[in-house]
Amino acid sequence: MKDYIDLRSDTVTKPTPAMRKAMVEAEVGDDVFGEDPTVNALQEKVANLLGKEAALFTPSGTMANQLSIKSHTQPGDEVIIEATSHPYNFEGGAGAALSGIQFLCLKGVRGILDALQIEEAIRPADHHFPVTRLVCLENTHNRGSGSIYPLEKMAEIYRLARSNGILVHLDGARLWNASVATGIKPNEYAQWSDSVSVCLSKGLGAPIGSLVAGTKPFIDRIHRFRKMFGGGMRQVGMIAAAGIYALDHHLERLKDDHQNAKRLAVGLKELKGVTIDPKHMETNIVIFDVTDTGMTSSLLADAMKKEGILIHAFSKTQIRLVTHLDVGAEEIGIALKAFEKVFGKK
Ligand code: TLP
Repeated sequence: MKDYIDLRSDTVTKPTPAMRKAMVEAEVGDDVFGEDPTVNALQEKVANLLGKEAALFTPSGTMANQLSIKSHTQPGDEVIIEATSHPYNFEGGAGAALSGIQFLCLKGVRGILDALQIEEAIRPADHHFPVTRLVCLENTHNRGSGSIYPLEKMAEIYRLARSNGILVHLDGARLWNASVATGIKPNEYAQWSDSVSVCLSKGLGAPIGSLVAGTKPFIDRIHRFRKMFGGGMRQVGMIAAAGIYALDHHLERLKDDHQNAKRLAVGLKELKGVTIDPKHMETNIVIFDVTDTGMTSSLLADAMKKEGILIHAFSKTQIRLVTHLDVGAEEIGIALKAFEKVFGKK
């Protein structure tokens, strides 16, 4: 296959030679029996990083979110969520199919909700209504161009939820990015949620793997659901080793991805038909509108592919670029030249 510069997602990274070495050398055991030392070490490491009692390894971020929803709700319950969020839009309708819940979607500003909006959406205690049981937040917010949830907003939402007997789940697939960008530690963010999911297979560059963290009884419950959903794995330490390696070596470098994303956004702003505000690109996701080019995003994606650059047509009029471990400053320069060729300067 031709060597493309792949900006479609930070999920496309390939394990580095050092990561592969760590995987090959991992000590393993049967994790369904709880006997894989590398998985146990990863779970402990992530629980500590997130300031939670325990954590559970899962094959994907989707499963991590869905186990949390399953554990926190009963069929018929309502889950308040932002309208462009991942669990609502990109998890195959799993909330309804696997947990029998309904989502109540609120529109945020680049994915960010505030407590007042949520307060107004909480159902009164009346038998006509579903029970509002859970609020799901996403930090960073994928569709919000990797926007960062301000810590105070999370705290305010958590206090509101608590005072109404409602739980909070945080989809922290890219919480690492938020943390590196702001200097706020992952546990400071995670303290404002009852459960938090994090991914190792996005910006951190591991090939597979996510975790959910929370209290011990919560982890015990989702352990059973993970088995039920077919996510109990065996000698999975080989994969957990990649996660440990990623946390030890790839966390701080997320700063480079953020710089590269900013450089892309600033460069794109100068191009014909592109609508973008670089100040809204806070981490590694760049979303821009192409309505004024008069072309659809998928046609533009095809044209960019011919230039050797893969991009994601996120909607008819929107394109998403994500920076990551396998795209350095040099590739960003090449990509910007290709964008200039396809779009033209303003
Ligand atoms: N997001 C993927 C696609 O599904 C859109 C991507 O390329 O960004 N939460 C968030 C915020 C995510 O962005 C993703 C993946 C997930 C959860 C799900 O993770 P996986 O793909 O491991 O199930």
